[in-house]
Amino acid sequence: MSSCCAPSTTGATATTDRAAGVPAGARSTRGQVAVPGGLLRMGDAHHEGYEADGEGPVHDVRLSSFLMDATTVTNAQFATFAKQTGYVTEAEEIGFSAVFHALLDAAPGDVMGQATGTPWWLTVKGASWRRPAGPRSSITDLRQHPVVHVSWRDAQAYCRWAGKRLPTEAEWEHAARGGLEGARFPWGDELLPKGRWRCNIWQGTFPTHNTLDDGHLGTAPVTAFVPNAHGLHQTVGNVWEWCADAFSPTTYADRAGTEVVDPLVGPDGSVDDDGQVERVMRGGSYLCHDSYCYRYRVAARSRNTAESASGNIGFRCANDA
Ligand SMILES: [Ca+2]
Ligand SMILES: [Cu+2]
Repeated sequence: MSSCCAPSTTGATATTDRAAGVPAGARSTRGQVAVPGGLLRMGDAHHEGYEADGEGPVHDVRLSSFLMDATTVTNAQFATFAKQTGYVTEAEEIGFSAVFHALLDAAPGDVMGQATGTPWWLTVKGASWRRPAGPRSSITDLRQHPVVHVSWRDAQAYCRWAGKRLPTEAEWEHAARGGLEGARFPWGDELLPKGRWRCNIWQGTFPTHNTLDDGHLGTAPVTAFVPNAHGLHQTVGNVWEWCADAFSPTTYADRAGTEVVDPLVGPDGSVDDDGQVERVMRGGSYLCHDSYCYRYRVAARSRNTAESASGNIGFRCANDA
């Protein structure tokens, strides 16, 4: 179910606490916007979500005010982190990652195989945040695009260095809604207000023909679309965004009827077939399409294991107010 959006990595690295070797940076609020706390109605008010994702019931959570990056972390920002710390991502260490077939820029011999059940995801030797489409690609022209091929653990390491932290799932949804409670998208209920695209998803016939109506086949620059009312760009579409929480499809059902304050689920959550705890991802990506994966709604949830990386997973950071 979750693999339709972003495949899981098989082939774990030796070091699971990737942040431990990274120096902790002084707290920084650079690039962040203030999000007022309060009572949040969280969950899918339209009953459109996938049953297994646990997008309902709508329930109340109370949040303290917090700060959130206006954009996802860019390749330029991640490059500074890697240069200053010598950090090596999990995909770099294991030597491969998942690339969407239409973006591939690699020699035939570099393609190791296809993801089970999702043949449009190719396992590519040498694909990493530095070479997002494969060994022949680079980030030279993608400096203001979101960093991808980063695992949840890689994101934790970056946050530690940056003096920031990952948002909780509740913070992510509250920030992404931009004050529009119960709305389907960060800008309202209509996908195309005045006929204009407000996010980078898939148009056309998935996974072979993209009409490029929104202008982008793969990732778009992080500020390519207008922000929501809180000043956040592209909370839906473009790339999936890691949240701090462990994922559980029963989280919302468990909370219903009680007012939860500053919720964070963890460390126990759902586990995949290999017994690995899964982490929350939010927002959908450039591959989402209503015929295939209706997860570009603001209430949509997905998950992946902490070591997984692919060409459509990135993150943004938060901070206490
Ligand atoms: Ca697109
Ligand atoms: Cu999707």
